[in-house]
Amino acid sequence: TSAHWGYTGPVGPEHWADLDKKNFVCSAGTQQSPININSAVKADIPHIAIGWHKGGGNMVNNGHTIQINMPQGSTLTRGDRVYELVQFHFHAPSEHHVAGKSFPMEVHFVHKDTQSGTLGVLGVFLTPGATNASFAALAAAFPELPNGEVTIDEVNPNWLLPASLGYWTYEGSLTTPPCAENVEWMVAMEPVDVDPADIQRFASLYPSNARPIHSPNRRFIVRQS
Ligand code: SG7
Ligand code: ZN
Repeated sequence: TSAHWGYTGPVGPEHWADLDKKNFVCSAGTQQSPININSAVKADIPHIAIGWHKGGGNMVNNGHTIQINMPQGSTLTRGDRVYELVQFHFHAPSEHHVAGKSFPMEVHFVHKDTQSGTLGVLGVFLTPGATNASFAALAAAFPELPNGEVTIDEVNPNWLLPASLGYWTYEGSLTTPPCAENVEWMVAMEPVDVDPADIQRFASLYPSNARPIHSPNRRFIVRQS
């Protein structure tokens, strides 16, 4: 088990490194996430191919976010790398910024590289607009109390994907302790509309579970040319 951390006060982001000096690299790291995406290098990078399947899942309130654990068998392929979808979860407001601005929410699809164990996280921004039936169904069942858990008969993560899968990518970290720098970030350029009432539902449980942005230091952000 790890040290108790949060988003405000003495256990807030600026203190994470001190809460567990041995294991939390939140201050020592030089490739931390999230970042502000304000310029990108264009390169011939591989397309993302999504192979996600709908299925039963379980949704937990882990005290930091609402997380949907997915059954095995859903993949994200990028070039010669195959990642397995493990879970997805939400942040409000968004953790990544674009041109200095945040979005009301961001969903993180956490994948594990089946070969190396590296994580590949796909971030998708959520904005107020038309109802997204899939997000609405999840929002209606959000477990309100920490450690609360509900079984979802069928969840289809594909409904939370934008129409186009143009993306930015960079080398970063977990946005929560231990802030490990083993994450290949992919951030979708096109946001997805969800009902503002459903954003409000999440924000009533977690009004502010976004880590502040970090310096890119020497990193480049890459996008498809
Ligand atoms: C959330 O974000 C959880 C964590 C996740 C963390 O607090 O979803 O997941 C678990 C299993 O506790 O950490 C290792 C991991 O997935 C950081 O994920 S993130 O960088 O995508 N925000
Ligand atoms: Zn996250």
